[in-house]
Amino acid sequence: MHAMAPDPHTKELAPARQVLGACPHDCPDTCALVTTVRDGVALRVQGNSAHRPTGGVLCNKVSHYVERTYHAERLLHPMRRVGPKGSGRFETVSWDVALDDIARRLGAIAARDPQAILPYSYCGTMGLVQGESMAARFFHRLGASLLDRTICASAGAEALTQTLGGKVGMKVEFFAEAKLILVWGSNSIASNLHFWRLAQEAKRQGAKLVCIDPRRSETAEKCHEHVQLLPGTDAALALALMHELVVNDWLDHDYLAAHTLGWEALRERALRWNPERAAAVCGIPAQQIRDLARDYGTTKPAAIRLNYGMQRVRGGGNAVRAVACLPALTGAWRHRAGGMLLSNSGVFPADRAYLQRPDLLGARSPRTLNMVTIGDDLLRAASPAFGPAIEAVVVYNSNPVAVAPESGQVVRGFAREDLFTVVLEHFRTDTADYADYLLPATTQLEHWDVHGSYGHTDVVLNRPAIAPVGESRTNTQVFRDLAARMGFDDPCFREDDESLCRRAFGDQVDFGLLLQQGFATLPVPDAPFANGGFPTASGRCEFFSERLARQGLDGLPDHVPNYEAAGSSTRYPLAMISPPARNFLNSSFVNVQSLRDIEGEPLLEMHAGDAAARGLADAQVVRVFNDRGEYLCRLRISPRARPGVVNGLGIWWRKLGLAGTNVNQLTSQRLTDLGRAPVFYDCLVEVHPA
Ligand SMILES: Nc1nc2c(c(=O)[nH]1)N[C@H]1C(S)=C(S)[C@@H](COP(=O)(O)OP(=O)(O)OC[C@H]3O[C@@H](n4cnc5c(=O)[nH]c(N)nc54)[C@H](O)[C@@H]3O)O[C@H]1N2
Ligand SMILES: Nc1nc2c(c(=O)[nH]1)N[C@H]1C(S)=C(S)[C@@H](COP(=O)(O)OP(=O)(O)OC[C@H]3O[C@@H](n4cnc5c(=O)[nH]c(N)nc54)[C@H](O)[C@@H]3O)O[C@H]1N2
Ligand code: SF4
Ligand SMILES: [Mo]
Repeated sequence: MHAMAPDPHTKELAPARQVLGACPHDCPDTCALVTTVRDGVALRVQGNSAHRPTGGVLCNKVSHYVERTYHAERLLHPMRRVGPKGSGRFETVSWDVALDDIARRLGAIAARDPQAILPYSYCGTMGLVQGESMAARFFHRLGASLLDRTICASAGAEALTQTLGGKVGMKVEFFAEAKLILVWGSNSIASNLHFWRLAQEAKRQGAKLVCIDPRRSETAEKCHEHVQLLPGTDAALALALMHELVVNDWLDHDYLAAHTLGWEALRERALRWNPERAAAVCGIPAQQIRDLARDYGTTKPAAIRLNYGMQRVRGGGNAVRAVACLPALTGAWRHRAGGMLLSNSGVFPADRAYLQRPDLLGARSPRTLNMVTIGDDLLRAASPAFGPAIEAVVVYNSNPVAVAPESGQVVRGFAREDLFTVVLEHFRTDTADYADYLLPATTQLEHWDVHGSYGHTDVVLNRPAIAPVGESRTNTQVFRDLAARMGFDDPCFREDDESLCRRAFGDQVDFGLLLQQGFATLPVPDAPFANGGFPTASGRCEFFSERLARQGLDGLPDHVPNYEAAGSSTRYPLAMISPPARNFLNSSFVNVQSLRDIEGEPLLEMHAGDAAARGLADAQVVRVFNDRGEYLCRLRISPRARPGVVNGLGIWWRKLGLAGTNVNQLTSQRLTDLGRAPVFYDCLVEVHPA
């Protein structure tokens, strides 16, 4: 049976209505949506033009949301595995059969040790309700292992917290008034489109745009200047910029004295990084660093749009710390169009204690497992240090077999015949293939939710536009149903989704306004640190972090070389980064044909010189490999790649790629210096003809 597709013949039958919503995806833009519905069928999804950050425009991906929702392969019924693990062979069962058996099996494991159960989730939806509300209540009550949700942003988040005091920064709209914008570790056209529109506005008003990225991305191409440094060398560049700010006295001495901590120590460190030293580390001309420093030191207001691309390497935390110091040196924070923005998620007053109820743990304190090392952890035996072996995994809002590093290990883990795996999904993803029970989930068009953002400062509400497709159920309902079967009788397990939305921000946000216009703007100051007031312990921008020093770490930011630095291995001479393909969102949308058609096939971009040295021709299938595995894809000889660095665009579903692997076959499970995050872009490889 197929999902019901929109039927053009119903057009005359009923008037269309419009339902206000929020884009659920892990994207800084958190667009406000308008879904047009007729006779219970969603016809199209558009941007809400009343919402300024959205400006009535959606990216190409979410413009195809209706195609994704009514996709012929949408999961419509609960299913139980019949073939061997990973074969993707299932039979349809009723919800009662599935839920009874899941509750029984989880209950039996929990009776021995609930920590043998691991929830695995990330940001398939960023919604506070379908993300971690009822699910977290359920797992807290159960006493399951806790999950350290580190796979994306925790190195940068930790760095911001140490330096600025929290995930706060410039208001995105004021980038339009900046005179210099550094787009640093961000392919904004692909992953932060609505910021890019503001940068374009600034450009029209005469601003200079500089992109700092190892890849000549779509964004780099459209900036005035491209600093094409080697991956994992951003801290060296930032320190050399500080060096130049000091020696040329492009400093705001009053701001430094009044609002920063550790300036003398940082100054001393920066003076050890002249442009020549940094140029050698970064693989760029020293003059380019001098020119960039002059621009940054002498243009006002100067704004930095830092993004997550730079923190997916060993020294990612230090890199973000170093960059986050820069605006305090020049006093750029004084102007609302100056300073920097990595994330503004810290301004949202979400009541997580209410939504997630960690108090349901009582006196228990289960272990915490890092989602980055799921591959190794699934294969670990019980031990005093680790605790019990993992016996069950419940996956929702994530596709770990495709997105987690070192996927050879992840696959071996999920292939364990003795592992009990439940997956809540829209589609039969790479991870879903390993499920014992595969449960059909609702999409954003079918459920309530409420969203903060990490790129703007508005709360956005999502109302259901259509009834659940097939027998799909919300994540919240599945955990309510399981809680009831396990005898969890706290009233919190009966709270409905609309109530969860209403309570998510307590009385900090006017829910009536959300119902009426779909979004509500938070009252945040235009220039958050114009007069200091950083939310750190000292109230200052902390160049030197006492907290880090007390942990035995470097109190100052420094360049921390990659685990697998470019040029450090003769066997694997190429550094590989794997940023997202523009028409996918992580591994979401890879199965949407119209979008996959644009991306074509999994690609490896390589510089012509590196290709010639290996006798490789454009468009041939190549074998990319290192000690962790091999990955087949098509070679694209391209000026987007710099010498010595290849770009393996992600994140394909393994089964839709060539030979059933994707780029994460090659990435490692090592962790960053701060924040316990993955090092996807710290990876050496070699490339041969397939
Ligand atoms: N179209 C699209 N949009 C997305 C996503 C997607 O998959 N597709 N993913 C979403 C998610 S989950 C996130 S976290 C964000 C990610 O988006 P961003 O925060 O922008 O991060 P990345 O895309 O990882 O990397 C951005 C850029 O950093 C570059 N880069 C790689 N290594 C380095 C380095 O060492 N230094 C510097 N300076 N740059 C480096 C990459 O080449 C890339 O062009 O985007 C979100 N938006
Ligand atoms: N090599 C490499 N690997 C990477 C990255 C990279 O740049 N390079 N990026 C990393 C980053 S930044 C991130 S954030 C992670 C992303 O990793 P994930 O958060 O796992 O993101 P997705 O791959 O989009 O998978 C989300 C899944 O959730 C499902 N989903 C969406 N909404 C719902 C819902 O309401 N209910 C349920 N039950 N399911 C839902 C979708 O169908 C989708 O399959 O990947 C990381 N992996
Ligand atoms: S993915 Fe980002 S740009 Fe696209 S609609 Fe969603 S929030 Fe907007
Ligand atoms: Mo992410």
